[in-house]
Amino acid sequence: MAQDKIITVTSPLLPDLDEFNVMLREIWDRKWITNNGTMHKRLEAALCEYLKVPFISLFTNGTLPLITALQALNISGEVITTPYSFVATTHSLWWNGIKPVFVDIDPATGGIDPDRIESAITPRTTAIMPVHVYGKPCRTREIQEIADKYGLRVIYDAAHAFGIEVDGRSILNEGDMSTLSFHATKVYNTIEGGALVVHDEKTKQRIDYLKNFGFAGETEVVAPGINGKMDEMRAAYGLLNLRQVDDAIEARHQVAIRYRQALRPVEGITFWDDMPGVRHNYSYFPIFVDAEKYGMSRDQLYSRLRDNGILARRYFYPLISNFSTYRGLPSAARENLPNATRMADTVICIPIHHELTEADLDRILDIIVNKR
Ligand code: T4K
Repeated sequence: MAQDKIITVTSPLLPDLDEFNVMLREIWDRKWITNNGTMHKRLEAALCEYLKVPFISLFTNGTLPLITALQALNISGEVITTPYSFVATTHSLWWNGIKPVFVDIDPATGGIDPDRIESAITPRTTAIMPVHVYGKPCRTREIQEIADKYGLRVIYDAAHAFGIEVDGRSILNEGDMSTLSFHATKVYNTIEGGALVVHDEKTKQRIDYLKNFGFAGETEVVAPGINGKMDEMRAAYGLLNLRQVDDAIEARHQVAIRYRQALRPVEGITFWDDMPGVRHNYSYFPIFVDAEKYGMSRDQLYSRLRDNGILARRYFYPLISNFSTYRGLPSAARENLPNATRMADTVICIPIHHELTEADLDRILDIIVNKR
């Protein structure tokens, strides 16, 4: 029965299996299955073109590029970041022995509030790590102005920002570096995967060394690197998915249009509209529940959806600053993070992906609009 079908928050974009098999046959024939192979090089070139960026280095997931970017830029001491993200953002700092300093978010974008950054800067601050959360562009110009004024680096966690452009320019060109995640749950996936976007060839070379243990040639190690290389199978999968990602984004766009139309009149439910001049990727569709006006709390609505087979998610609740590792930091105090706390306490990401049917959307909306 259709009512019994589980609807998940997302569904992975999968390449055509026959086409994938053709690519696999090529790899099998070559017997070169990882370490900067043909598919890897082809995917890097194809992504540079698609994303309108000069240099990209592929990784095996979206967390290692964060860790590697911090290493490459010799970041230490304290880094200013947002608590409203996936834990990997802050974990990457912790893994580098860096102290995270949480700054509250701008409720208009969900990203770090540039107006609050300066007061968090200390003599130990070396960088800012903002997140384009849900693919919504941060206030990059203001962030860069502060970074320039204090001589800080900017590393964007752009895990959600695949294909995001502002006035025709890729958001990935902002800051010193940007990282991407190609995890199965992302708009564009390579099963597991990720990338680091950099602006010059020399830095790209250094990143390529760092993701291969630091090897520059057979016998020389230039730095203590890590193993972060993407293999040939996943690069081939990524090449095929790149051909269909625009259709998937358009299908998601249509879902967003339908949601906005149906939810706009619902008192107590708010959401974001598209930003002017921005090419969005509709990777997530967060809604915010005002319990008083809606007559039901966020968690009640979340449970009601689950009870009806709709697996919405509370991305990003709890705040990273509330996890035990980070809770003790002075910047993790609730009073320091009122906007982030409110957003984390009211958000639900409702399902959005390329395979949702009209009937699926009717089911989801019936529960939210009619409170069934
Ligand atoms: N920075 C940011 C801002 C991030 O959001 C992330 C990751 C990272 C950095 C790190 O990038 P990676 O190292 O992960 O590449 C997911 C993802 O694992 C994670 O990649 C993502 N962000 C985070 C926001 O969400 P879960 O634990 O919520 O995923 P899971 O397994 O519960 O899947 C959610 C739904 O997706 C399932 O209910 C059904 C669907 N699904 C999932 C998988 C894995 C499928 O249909 N097929 C699948 O294979 O973390």
